[in-house]
Amino acid sequence: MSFQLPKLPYAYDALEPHIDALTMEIHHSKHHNGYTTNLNNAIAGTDLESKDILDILENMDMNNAAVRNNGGGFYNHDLFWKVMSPNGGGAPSGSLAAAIDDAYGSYDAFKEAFSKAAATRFGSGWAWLCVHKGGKVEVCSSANQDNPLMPGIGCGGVPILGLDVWEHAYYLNYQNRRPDYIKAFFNVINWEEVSKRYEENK
Ligand code: MN3
Repeated sequence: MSFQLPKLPYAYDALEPHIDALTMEIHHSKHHNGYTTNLNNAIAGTDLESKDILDILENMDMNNAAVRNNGGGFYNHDLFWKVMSPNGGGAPSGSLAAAIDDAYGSYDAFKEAFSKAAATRFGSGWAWLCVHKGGKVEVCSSANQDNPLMPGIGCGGVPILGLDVWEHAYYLNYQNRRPDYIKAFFNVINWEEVSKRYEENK
């Protein structure tokens, strides 16, 4: 099968002032599009061509750099767009909020742990909130386009919230101020979507 660049669920300027329109446009139409095209090229003519993205990620041959980097890039950005919303922000509720309190003591303590994971990821990568079978949540980070669905990466489990900390995600607006970008991200988190993913994967 051939993977398609997913449409953004909102306009390029919808997340302003937290994430600017030009960053969103380049990030989606150039970077995400590139991962999608390169993933299709990497799997063409192989037995991965008939597999879905979760199957590809969970059974990743970590020595296959083209599929690892572009399969990760394809999936991670699809998640990233969906866990943000112009109507986002606030705090989680329901069983996700309870799981966060169980793991971190409070929403604020979780926010600090997630922000630290994002800020201290050296170079390019992602910060994640993952859910394990049974419902426990955990924060981790990973390098490049790796994600915790891949064998041996991060905290394992299923990522339900992800933050792209590659410079391409924030440099036009925030330059080297990654902590300001991380802070702004919390204003656009779509907790309804994160909760949905929590319920589906706990
Ligand atoms: Mn990116």
